[in-house]
Amino acid sequence: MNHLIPLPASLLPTQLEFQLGPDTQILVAPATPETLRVSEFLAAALRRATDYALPIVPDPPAHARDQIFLTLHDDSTLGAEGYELNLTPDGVFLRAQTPAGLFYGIQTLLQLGAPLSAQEPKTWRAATGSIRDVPRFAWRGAMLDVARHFFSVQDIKRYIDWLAAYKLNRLHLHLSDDQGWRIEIKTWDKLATIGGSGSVGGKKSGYYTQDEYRELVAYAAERFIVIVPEIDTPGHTNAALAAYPELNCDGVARELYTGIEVGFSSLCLDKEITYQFLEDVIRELAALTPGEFIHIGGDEAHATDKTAYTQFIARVETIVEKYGKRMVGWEEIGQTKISARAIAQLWRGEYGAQAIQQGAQVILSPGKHAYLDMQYNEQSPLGLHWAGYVEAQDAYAWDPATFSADIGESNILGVEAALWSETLLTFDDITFMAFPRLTAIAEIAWSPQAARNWESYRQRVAAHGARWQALGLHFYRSPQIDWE
Ligand code: TNX
Repeated sequence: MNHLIPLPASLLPTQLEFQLGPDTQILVAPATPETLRVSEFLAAALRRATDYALPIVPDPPAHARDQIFLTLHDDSTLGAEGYELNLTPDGVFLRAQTPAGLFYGIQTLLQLGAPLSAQEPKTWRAATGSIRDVPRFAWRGAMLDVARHFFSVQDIKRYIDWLAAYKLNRLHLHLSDDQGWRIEIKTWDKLATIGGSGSVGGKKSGYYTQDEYRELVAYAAERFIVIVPEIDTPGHTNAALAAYPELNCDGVARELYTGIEVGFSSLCLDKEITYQFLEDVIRELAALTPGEFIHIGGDEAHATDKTAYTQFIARVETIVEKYGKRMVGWEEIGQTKISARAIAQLWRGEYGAQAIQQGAQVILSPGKHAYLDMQYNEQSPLGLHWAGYVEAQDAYAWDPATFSADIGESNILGVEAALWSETLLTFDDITFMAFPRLTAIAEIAWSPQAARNWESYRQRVAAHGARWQALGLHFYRSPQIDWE
């Protein structure tokens, strides 16, 4: 019970053991399409581990022994994502108010399980005890930059699997930047066909068709993860400016950009066609997005006039709201007039207070803690270091509530680990940068501050390293951790 990540809100081990057997069933009540689906998720994982049949029994008549029971019941203290998990030698009892709560309880249960011995790899046992668990923050995010280098649908699904295992619930996809445009837009098809053909160094370009994107949204939703699409504006737009000459103030298309400088491009804010373009893009994105959020970028608009920038963000928020979504933007939007529904994402920590004064909430992604693209140290083969080197302890040992004097717990919607991809080409590159830092941010986002500390995380993550290794996950063997 002592290696869970994220640490549960409360945990009481009872020192006994539950064992899965060939006759174990998964009982579920009430049986609804969603509770059956999460039961199937659990069954599939346990079948892979054991070869037992593990049938799912909807709405079982009476309590039997040696079973796993999943039930929905009213307990408002568990909220929309909490769960209660009791393991006894006679059975596993998982209760939540919502299917999401059951899903998180299942992630905990799967972390608890291990084979009886190395000689019997297809057995499954877990230590007994009781857990009551609710998340600290509603927004537990990971951002992936698919614009600097493109990553396949398969890669994103694999990343989503890991996010779900650590109870993250937002995947923010950075879908456009100077180097590439990665989402098909039917009304402006050259964004993808021309803008999507670029990338850093000209390697790993491409784009998602709308069908592929829908497939990702559905895959994430089955794991209670909301995809937050970002179209970065008005800067970071060279790929769009290369696709459509009319979006440039001088009417001349830009060349595709393969470098990694930032802050040189801008949409032409005096042209009406710019707003038609934005409205078409936001309308199509909103139609692909069941989640409440559209991220409009807004960062590093160094090539945009300041006053024009202010008016632009206000106009973009109107468009986002027209399509029924809430605007998320990088913290620079705090300098402009935004609504209380807007969300500012901090990365440097300069404009958070201005966003909060307007009633908006913030997401914390401070570069020196939550930027997974920062090098671990001077020798790191991948990554940048403009925010410093970010070792495992730097990612873990900070508290969102004391990050800035201007930002209190209630102002914080959540935390997000950002992974920019200027230097990343493969899925192994992604996971090398993410682990063991993504798991640190996941714990900050979920676990109560009072319960967590670096020494404990350091020990627990070592046990996860053994699993990562067994599963072939490429990760950083931080010297700060005594890997098993
Ligand atoms: C800053 S963070 C950027 C990105 C870069 C990143 C590299 C932010 C909002 N903008 O354009 O990729 O640094 O770490």
